[in-house]
Amino acid sequence: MSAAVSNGQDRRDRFTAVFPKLKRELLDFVTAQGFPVDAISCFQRNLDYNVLGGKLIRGLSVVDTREILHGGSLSEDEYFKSALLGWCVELLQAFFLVYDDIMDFSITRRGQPCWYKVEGVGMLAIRDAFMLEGAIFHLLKSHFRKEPYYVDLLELFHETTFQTELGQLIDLITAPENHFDLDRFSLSKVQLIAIYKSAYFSCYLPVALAMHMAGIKNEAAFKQAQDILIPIGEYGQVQDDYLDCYGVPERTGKIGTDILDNKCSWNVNVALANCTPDQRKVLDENYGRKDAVCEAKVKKVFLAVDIPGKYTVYEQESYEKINGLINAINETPGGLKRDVFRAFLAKLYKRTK
Ligand code: DMA
Ligand code: MG
Ligand code: MG
Ligand code: MG
Repeated sequence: MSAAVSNGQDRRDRFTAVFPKLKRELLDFVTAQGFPVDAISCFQRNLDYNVLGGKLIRGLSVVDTREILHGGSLSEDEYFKSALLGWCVELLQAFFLVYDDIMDFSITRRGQPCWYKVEGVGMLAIRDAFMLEGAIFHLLKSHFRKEPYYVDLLELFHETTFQTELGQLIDLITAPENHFDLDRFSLSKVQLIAIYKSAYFSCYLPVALAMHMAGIKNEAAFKQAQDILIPIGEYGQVQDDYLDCYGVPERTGKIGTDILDNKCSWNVNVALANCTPDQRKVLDENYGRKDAVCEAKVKKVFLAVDIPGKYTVYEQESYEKINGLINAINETPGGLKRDVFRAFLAKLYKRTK
């Protein structure tokens, strides 16, 4: 194993080692309220099943950003607090995913059945999703209440959650179950959905949290971070759309549902822009139907118009465009650093899961 890889693994291991402490804290709190053991083990199972097993891109980005801004290794306490905020982002994502999978009729997540699909869970998954969200604010209060940036953290989590729900609003309103009209799709809707349902919470949130911890107060710096992280998030969501169809479930951990779900995804919009009238007819008659045969016909058109080739071009162009934005940053002492964004982009570039 190369030094770089093992270093990456060490960073993951160190970050992962923080989670059991946070879990203990949450479970001790519930225990102290006098809750029965079965309720406590139910909460524990929810945390273990839904928070662990992800790629940790978002959580690790809080720690990585904090370290880059600091310009060296963090004290034990600074590391712990950065990792704690990283796990709060992972909790937020777990909260979103648990009910996203219900709304999207998904089957698997992170290589196991979606939580709502687990025997005995079903719609109780809704309660469990809200418990994951509640856990974030419990942890923030216990560890950051006295910090001057506590309100900034609260505001960020609340605002980002609202932005993500707005994203889910357009994601689902453009994908009605029994109304098929591909004319309602457009690449500008794809972009809007990507920014709201994914870019804010996946890319801006982790970096902005680290910036608050680092004591950055300058509004312009947050705006500057957003101007780069939103395009990075858009690119990340196009990757997610692409992998929904072309990812290998053994790697992505999930079975794609976008075609069956009538989703306004990047793939179908690029296909619409490049298809012949005959191919368009196939899309009109088969897209969004909850039927495997229809799905296969759509996939055939996707291949015929070379979605994979067009994705390769998109990926390269986005990578270059974002690097251009990063290189144009003026670094100032105590402000942002280009490496924050480079580290983020490197986590996504050419990902297959
Ligand atoms: C997910 O969008 C958005 C949130 C807020 C989790 P998605 O349904 O495309 O995600 P996935 O492909 O992981 O189900
Ligand atoms: Mg989904
Ligand atoms: Mg969804
Ligand atoms: Mg998706």
